[in-house]
Amino acid sequence: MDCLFCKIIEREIPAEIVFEDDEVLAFNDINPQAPTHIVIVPKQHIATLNDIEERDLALIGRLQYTAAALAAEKGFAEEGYRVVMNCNEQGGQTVYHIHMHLMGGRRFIWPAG
Ligand code: D5M
Repeated sequence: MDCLFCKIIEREIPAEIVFEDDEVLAFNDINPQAPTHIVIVPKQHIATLNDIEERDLALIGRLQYTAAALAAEKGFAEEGYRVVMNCNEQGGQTVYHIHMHLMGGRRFIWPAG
């Protein structure tokens, strides 16, 4: 499958991996928007948020659980952080394998741009 994140999961493309379990991989974003910017992906290929099915709900929870665990590990859980999932072109999605952005280490504004 011609998917960048599947290739990272399969170790066909290098990445700075910060966490892995049976279902999830997390690695540093190549174009960081914050002092810490981690991309958290399911190992299962799901193209967009619109493609999530009921059987995937625990997996989506695992992405969020991983984000919170990494925020604690990186030391910014208490001061705060941001998680973002972009969907399709207008939502800013560029890689069509769902992923959660975990960003921390600076103040974020709202509404997001
Ligand atoms: O986010 C896609 C994100 O994926 C974007 O922040 C850059 C990141 N990216 C792209 N290629 C790589 C590689 N090779 N390593 C690490 N991170 C990468 P989106 O929400 O789809 O715009």
